[in-house]
Amino acid sequence: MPYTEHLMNPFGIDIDLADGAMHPPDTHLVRRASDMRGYYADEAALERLIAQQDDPLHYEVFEKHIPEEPGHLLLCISKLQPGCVGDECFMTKGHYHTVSGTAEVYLCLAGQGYMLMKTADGRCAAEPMTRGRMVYVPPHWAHRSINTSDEPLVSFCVYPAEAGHNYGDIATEGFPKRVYRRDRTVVMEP
Ligand code: S6P
Ligand code: ZN
Repeated sequence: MPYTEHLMNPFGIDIDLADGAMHPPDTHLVRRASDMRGYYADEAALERLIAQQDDPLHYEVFEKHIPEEPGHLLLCISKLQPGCVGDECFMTKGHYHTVSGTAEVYLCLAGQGYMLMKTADGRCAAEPMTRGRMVYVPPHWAHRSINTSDEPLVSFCVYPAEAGHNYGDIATEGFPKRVYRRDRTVVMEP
């Protein structure tokens, strides 16, 4: 088929670098505290948060519609709220890519935290995230954002369009480290 039969038109989008909003996104994914059951060490603290704060916003992903086909790149804004469950810092669920040999670039636009990464064979790495810092997630590394600051952790992400998201394996395995804030000190354990 000649490429002209499925040619996509170029486009541009505006991104508010201060608050992380994409204008306009095509999809807006919202994760609330109740979506995070099973992810935090202190399950009772998560239930208290859900009950006392009416199931608060946890994180959002703003995306554009781009065909999920080889050759394209998917792009999104990931915005993770500040806070703790007990004393464990708010985090995203984390995932491997379904096509696990696909990488991802995160450019941090606001906030502070970590990109926590692990491989299926047990390697673990944590890269600091702060405004202006790029983190490269190589192929085969599961990845999760963790917010250690008092403001939203906002990142711009780009990855191959065929990557897909595999949440099941990491939900079963877990990450080998957790990040806590105790007396305003950030602690990574074990
Ligand atoms: C997609 C990219 C991010 C995350 C987002 C939410 O490959 O890594 O857009 O989807 O940070 O995290 P999670 O783990 O719930 O997808
Ligand atoms: Zn990803």
